[in-house]
Amino acid sequence: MKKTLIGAAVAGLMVLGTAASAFAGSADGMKIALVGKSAGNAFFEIAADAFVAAAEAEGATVDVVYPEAATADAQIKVLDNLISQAPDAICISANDVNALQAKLEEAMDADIKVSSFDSAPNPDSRQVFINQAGTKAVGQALMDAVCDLAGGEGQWAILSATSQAANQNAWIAVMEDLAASDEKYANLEEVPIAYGDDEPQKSTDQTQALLDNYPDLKVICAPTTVGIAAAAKLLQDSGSAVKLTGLGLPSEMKEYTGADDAHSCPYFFLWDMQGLGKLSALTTIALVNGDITGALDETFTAGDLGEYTITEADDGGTEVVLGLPLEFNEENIEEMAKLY
Ligand code: RAM
Repeated sequence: MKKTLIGAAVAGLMVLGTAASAFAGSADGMKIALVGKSAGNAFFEIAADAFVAAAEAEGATVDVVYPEAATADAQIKVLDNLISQAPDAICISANDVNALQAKLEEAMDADIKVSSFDSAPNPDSRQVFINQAGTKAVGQALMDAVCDLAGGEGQWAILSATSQAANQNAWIAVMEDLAASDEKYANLEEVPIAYGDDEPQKSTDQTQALLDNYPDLKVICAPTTVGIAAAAKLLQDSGSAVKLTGLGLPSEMKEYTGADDAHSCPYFFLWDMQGLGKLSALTTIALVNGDITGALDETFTAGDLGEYTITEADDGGTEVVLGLPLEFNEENIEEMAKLY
């Protein structure tokens, strides 16, 4: 009798447990659009592959769309087209914080759920942001790396993506706040930011311009996978003594990563790319299913990634944070390069 009661209680708990979670078939027939910042960037291709795999496993179909350029205008064209197709949800990495607001509001008014991954449009433009790693944690890791590689003093530069990029600008703001407020960075001097627009050639040219304009430069920090790969190649091929850190894909940084003078990048950071794609898919599905609305303190189960709580983002909106930034160095680069 006792056994039966316990069995029934466990069965009851299991039913409750699955009610608010993404499980196989939880998205049967669901149509989701995934919008990246630009085409031809391996970062978005890797994230999209993981997103599509996770969404399809739940029964959804995913349309992966890239704008013609890494601009808000190009994304607005993409959104116009998507809204006319009325998908259940749009998950977007924003090329601008504010410029997409009217279009994303139009989508939400048309009962399309809007989530964001990687690069967040402002809080009014989304229901929830899937943040790959806490914005402050990323900014802190980058600032500490700059300070370490510069030996605590001297000139350093940021090689960013586009000047409007929401995520790069958020990380840079954290770095610059730290540099201005914490005594340990007082002897570091930041030169004006260079923008490579997440284009390999422009990123290479901008790196060369930094070397030409600032002969005393000690460190470049590129918080973009496109920028860091371009800078890594130029610095290493030219035998420059300038050291590099930032955010990169291990697969693109393998030959440039090492602690000795033969390598341009001693260490850099990113996050779990497959986890980002999967969590973005399962959070978006949870929104469509009404398991969450994107409000503060809601919880949900993202398949085998476990339980997540929706928290307040730095911009005052809400977010789900995947985890911590990960460091890549000569110890783990070979292994990690096999993953992404
Ligand atoms: C580039 C993109 C992306 C960013 C990474 C680190 O691929 O700008 O948005 O998250 O770098």
